[in-house]
Amino acid sequence: MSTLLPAQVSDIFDPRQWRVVGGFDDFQDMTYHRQVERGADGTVLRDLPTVRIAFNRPEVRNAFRPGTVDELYRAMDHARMSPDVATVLLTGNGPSPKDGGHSFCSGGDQRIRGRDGYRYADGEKSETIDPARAGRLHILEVQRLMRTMPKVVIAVVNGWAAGGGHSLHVVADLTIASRQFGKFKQTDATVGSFDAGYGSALLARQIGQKRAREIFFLAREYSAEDMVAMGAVNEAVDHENLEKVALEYAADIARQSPQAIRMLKFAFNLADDGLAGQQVFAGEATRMAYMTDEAVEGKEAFLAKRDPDWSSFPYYF
Ligand code: S0N
Repeated sequence: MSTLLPAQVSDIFDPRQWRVVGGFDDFQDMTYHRQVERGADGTVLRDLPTVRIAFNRPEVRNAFRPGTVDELYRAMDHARMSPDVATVLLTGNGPSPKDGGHSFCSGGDQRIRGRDGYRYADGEKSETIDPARAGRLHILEVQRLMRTMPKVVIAVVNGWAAGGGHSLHVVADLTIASRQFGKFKQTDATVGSFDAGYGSALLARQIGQKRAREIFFLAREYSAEDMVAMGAVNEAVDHENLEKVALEYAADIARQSPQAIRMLKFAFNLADDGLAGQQVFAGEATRMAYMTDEAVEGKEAFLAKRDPDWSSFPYYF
């Protein structure tokens, strides 16, 4: 087991709590860590069921460019498929080395947005972007993954949550925010953008139509306390304790039944997500049904080329 501690990535990141997740060494814009228990000498004793996925572009308030979104999706999907991960903390690294500003995520990188695909404002084409994949709003794929993954996603808002970053906090299952630096501003309309899906409509379900329209139409700045009062944020926490409290949330989640948590998450989503929500909930119900003797009888009868015998399975409990 490695005794190496991960590099410091943020002012409130405690490296003793984490190890870098292997296989993601090519990441440029995100960091991906797994919570661990360490011995007194720093040796990793065991993995714990929480991961930390963080934007790592603090010099632009953690704005995402296409490559950032690709990395975010990969880390999130890895967490989705890791059977021993219960909770994902989504946060931002920093503060900015340029001016000390704190940020969770400021949404799409405005320098590389445009009708002709992703191109810097001065016309220079980004070297990192495959033209065949330019122009996609694939942050929406991340939103859907966060929404449908059978894990709890907690937005740990350590600074600015603006534009598409605001929408990510809306899509997260829970949000906790820094009392000192957590700031919320929906700038989509200011820059001619609009998240007409979860970012707006789900927000309206969460806090009501009038408040959601205010947030989008006026593009004002709100504190963590303002957002708690509106019901958009679960808790405002002193900045220095933010990740500690996030891990306390995660520890409480890990004490619950995994099956109950995912059925509850999918049930909370179901009405707002329509048939897509029903499909996710029903898929999980079907998976559970496959484990019953009754479903096994149906499968075994087919394989044995006989009629199924349902006589021992009641129509009513
Ligand atoms: C976050 C804000 C309020 C912070 O203000 P502050 O603290 O005064 O810092 P600044 O001096 O403004 O910023 C520091 C440096 O960071 C750069 N920067 C900040 N945000 C971005 C950004 N999003 N893109 C590129 N650069 C950014 C600043 O330029 C500055 O750099 P220097 O030091 O070099 O001058 C404030 O920064 C702010 O308002 N930021 C912009 C927020 C914003 O409008 N974001 C985009 C909103 N839209 C989306 O996110 C849509 C995303 C998306 O993909 C989508 C999803 C669904 C449907 C549609 C879309 C779509 O793309 O259209």
